[in-house]
Amino acid sequence: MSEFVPTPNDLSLTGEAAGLPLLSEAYAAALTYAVTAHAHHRRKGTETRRPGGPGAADGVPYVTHLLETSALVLEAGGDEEAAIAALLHDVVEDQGGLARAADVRDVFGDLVADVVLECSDSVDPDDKLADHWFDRKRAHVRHVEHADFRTLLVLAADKVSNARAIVADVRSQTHVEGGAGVFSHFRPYADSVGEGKGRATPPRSTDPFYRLTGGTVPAVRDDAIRYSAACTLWYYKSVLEALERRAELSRYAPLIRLTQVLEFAVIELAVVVQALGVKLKQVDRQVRHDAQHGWTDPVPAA
Ligand SMILES: [Mn+2]
Repeated sequence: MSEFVPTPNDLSLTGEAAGLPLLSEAYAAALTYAVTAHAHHRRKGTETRRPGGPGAADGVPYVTHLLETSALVLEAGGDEEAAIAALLHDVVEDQGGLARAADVRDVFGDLVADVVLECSDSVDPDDKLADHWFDRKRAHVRHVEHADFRTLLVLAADKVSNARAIVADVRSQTHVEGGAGVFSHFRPYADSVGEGKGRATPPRSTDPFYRLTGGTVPAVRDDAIRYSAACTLWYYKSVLEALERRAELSRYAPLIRLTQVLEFAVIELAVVVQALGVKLKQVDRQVRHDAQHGWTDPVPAA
């Protein structure tokens, strides 16, 4: 064993030509860090799944999402710092807030920590519950317009992984309500039926898709499901469009590749959302409106 441990920067400067490993020990450390930090964290909606074998816990480990996100970043050509940030992108938001952010900075350095913070929805879980869903998601899409390239790669890979998971969940549960129940786990559903454990933020008449809920609270379940599905697709399409603009302007190859991967995932998502009775034209019209009006104009009634 060599005593020389390449730092991420050494690796990106010298790479394979110098006979160094493609990923350094910092990446291995990030793997361990992610597994440990998310040790008790399950993928949403998998809590009741039966154990996969002796010693296996109920549910799908959350780290699967982090491994997938990091793999997508590396496959697209992102560097090690971006891939490490991908492994850690949910750790601040889900597992420890600001204290966690400080620890990530200590262990993995400023570059990785900055990307992780950029990818964190909120460091304070109470903010997230109080904010209106549409406002929060719009802020994310706007964020894509200014984020640095490593952050963009992680954001794009995160969306690919999540969109694929939604599609897989709907398809594996078509025996119940045609898979529609998956969309009842999302915030717009809770908001539209006022079921947010005192946290629901009812749809406003100026929100997109308001009329899909019948404009009343609580809405009937089918309306609330369609509302949630339309909102979800709107968000993914809006992020995709914003990423496409950044990819086009920058000609940054890893981002172009990953944006294409996201495009396929969003097409699949649109198929399952359409099957629930949501009109895709309505969603597309909203995405276009938002993109053209820079998120400032009032949203027209759908
Ligand atoms: Mn994530």
